[in-house]
Amino acid sequence: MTKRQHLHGRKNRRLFFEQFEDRRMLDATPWTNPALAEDVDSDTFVTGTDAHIIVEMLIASGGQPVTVPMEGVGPPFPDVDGDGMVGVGDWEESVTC
Ligand SMILES: [Ca+2]
Ligand SMILES: [Ca+2]
Repeated sequence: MTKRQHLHGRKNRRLFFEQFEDRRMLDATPWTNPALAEDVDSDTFVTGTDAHIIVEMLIASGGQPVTVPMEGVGPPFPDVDGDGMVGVGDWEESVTC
């Protein structure tokens, strides 16, 4: 086989993707509800109770953001925005939903 034939053969090789299985990754903290982020208490509804849980956590921390531990998992799921912290932004997202 000449070099030209070898290169020509490579051009005609058909490439395709074959899917073996459906894989999905969850990209969130353990304190973010994977089904509905704004549903902090995981009762399938977004209500004032969800925002209240976040407020109570912020009051308990003296108004400082709370770092989400990487072990354990909710509920509750107070990290609404999934940034690894529980702060005022989570409360804002839970009440503006
Ligand atoms: Ca809820
Ligand atoms: Ca957050």
